[in-house]
Amino acid sequence: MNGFHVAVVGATGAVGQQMLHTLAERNFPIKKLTLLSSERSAGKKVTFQGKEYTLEKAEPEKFEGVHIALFSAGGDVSKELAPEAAKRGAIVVDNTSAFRMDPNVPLVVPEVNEADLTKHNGIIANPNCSTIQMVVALEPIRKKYGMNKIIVSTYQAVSGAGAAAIEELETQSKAILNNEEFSPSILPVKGEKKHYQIAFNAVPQIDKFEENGFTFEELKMINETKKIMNDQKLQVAATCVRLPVVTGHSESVYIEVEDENATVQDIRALLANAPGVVLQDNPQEQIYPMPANCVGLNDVFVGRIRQDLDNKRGFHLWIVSDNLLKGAAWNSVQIAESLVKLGIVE
Ligand code: NAP
Ligand code: 3JN
Repeated sequence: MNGFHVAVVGATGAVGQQMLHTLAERNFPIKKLTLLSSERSAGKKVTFQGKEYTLEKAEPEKFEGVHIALFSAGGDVSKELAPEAAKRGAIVVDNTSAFRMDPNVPLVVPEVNEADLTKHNGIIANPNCSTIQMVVALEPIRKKYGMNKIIVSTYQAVSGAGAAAIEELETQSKAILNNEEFSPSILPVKGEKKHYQIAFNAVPQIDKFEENGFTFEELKMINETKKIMNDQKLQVAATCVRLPVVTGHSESVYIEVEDENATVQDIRALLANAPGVVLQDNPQEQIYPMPANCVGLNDVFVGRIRQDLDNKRGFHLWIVSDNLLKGAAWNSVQIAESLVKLGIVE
């Protein structure tokens, strides 16, 4: 075979566009490409590797003959169509939260648990963007020193909330600078009762609130981290905040390791050699990761590593990554590459 039939569901979206960019950049072996969207975009043209493709409405029969289907069109679309695609023999890599906590669905970050791909039943879940960058950076530390506790605060870019949220930040910023009126309509959550200013602001709500006071984004980070690291005893707490940054999620992370011999120097050395991680940690030279420097890059950047002043086993880290790449499109295409490498997709 000289390639695979790949379908991209949600090809016009913020994530879908990056999926196409990543498939092209990685020169993924594609024999046939099917681009799917809602009825709104069906019929529109998209260029991929110099060839023009027509978007089609996503429906079950479009998955006939598809080997790999990359889904990023929201949870409802995945719930309806991912099983239809799998029924027709496709392996689905789903970017939504629809199946992430299903015990029959592997939740995979290749640097951490690539082997879980072999347990798939037609659907593989791509974790939440904030979870992915955190576990890529923490897994090498956990593997060597053990880990009891993770406390994370996120500083998330608006592109995580889709193309409409990027536009809202841009138009709102211009309106404020020009002293014009504006009316927030997307953030913090599309369809919520209230919307707040995001330009020149920080909003401590990502996704809807749950009964326990955490938001769904925070619960995704907590539950997904335990599943990917295969440790239900790991204590995880998260606070997720939206910032007026277009791309690149940042995270301030506190960890408590089990081994009291861990040092900052050891952790730096571990991360300098960890897959998918770039260490940027030199306070004397003011070297640390920032979202503006990570846009368009597939890696996870780590810096500001410090030992806690009161707890010998406590460490603080600053973790930054392009949320649309490692957080979504690149992790999905990386899963597709692993499926080919491991001979799981034929
Ligand atoms: P977006 O920019 O709003 O794009 C939404 C995409 O979904 C568009 O291509 C849209 O097509 C398509 N779509 C909407 N309704 C559809 C339907 N009924 N059938 C088929 N396609 C439909 O959103 P985004 O930021 O790309 O995110 C899309 C989804 O990806 C999110 O809802 C989320 O579940 C997931 N996501 C995951 C992560 C992560 O952390 N891993 C991060 C961001 C997003 P039209 O052009 O036709 O409207
Ligand atoms: O807001 C962010 O920065 C990440 C958002 C991800 C997202 C947005 C809408 C729906 C998700 C996700 O992947 O967790 C979902 C979803 O629940 O599918």
